[in-house]
Amino acid sequence: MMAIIITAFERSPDGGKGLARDTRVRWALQEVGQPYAVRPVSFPAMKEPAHLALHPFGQIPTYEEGELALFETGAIVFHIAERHAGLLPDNSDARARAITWMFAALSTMEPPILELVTAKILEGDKPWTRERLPLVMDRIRSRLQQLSARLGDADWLDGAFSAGDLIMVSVLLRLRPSGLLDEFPSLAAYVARGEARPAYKRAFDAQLAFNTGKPPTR
Ligand SMILES: N[C@@H](CCC(=O)N[C@@H](CS)C(=O)NCC(=O)O)C(=O)O
Repeated sequence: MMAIIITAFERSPDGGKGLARDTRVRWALQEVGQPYAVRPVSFPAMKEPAHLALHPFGQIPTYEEGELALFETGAIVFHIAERHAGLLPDNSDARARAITWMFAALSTMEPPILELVTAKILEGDKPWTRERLPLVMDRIRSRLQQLSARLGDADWLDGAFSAGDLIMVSVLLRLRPSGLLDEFPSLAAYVARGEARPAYKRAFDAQLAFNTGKPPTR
């Protein structure tokens, strides 16, 4: 097995709250029990040719394993889940459904959530923000409503915990500071279940230690 190297922010802008997307890759690797190394990348270095060769959009995380270099967390987590047991069911229909949830998380849930980040942080000082924010929040609410209806009182989206849940929880937990997640108690509990997984805790602690320079406590 080739050594796995991922990239992460040299210093994450969130200071180690686990919102940078290397956390979901670390989580997937922890779930399947694969060791990995982390190469820190500064913001300027992310836009330099050496990093652009790995990531065409100059972002983190990336994933290297021997000759293989990947970017996009969906593709990275999918690759990890395909190579190692623990994140995708063996049954082919159940597997296809778990993969569907990965796509749903990234292409249906994440875009309006990112819009909120843009509206609040990047465009927070624009004159239209006060009018725009409620619209963005309502678009998210509508997706959360639909997701919570589908989840019902199940623990996970489709049977056992899968890569679909890993990505969905990773996407949803960004909403916590907005208060929107708590409007949907079953989704808040779903996210908390994800965060309670030992593999998530190890991943979170590792990124926290990386960002604060303090060794992990677990
Ligand atoms: N769709 C990409 C998004 C990657 C992304 O937005 N990365 C952020 C960190 S979480 C980043 O590198 N931001 C710095 C930048 O875009 O300059 C993925 O899921 O990997």
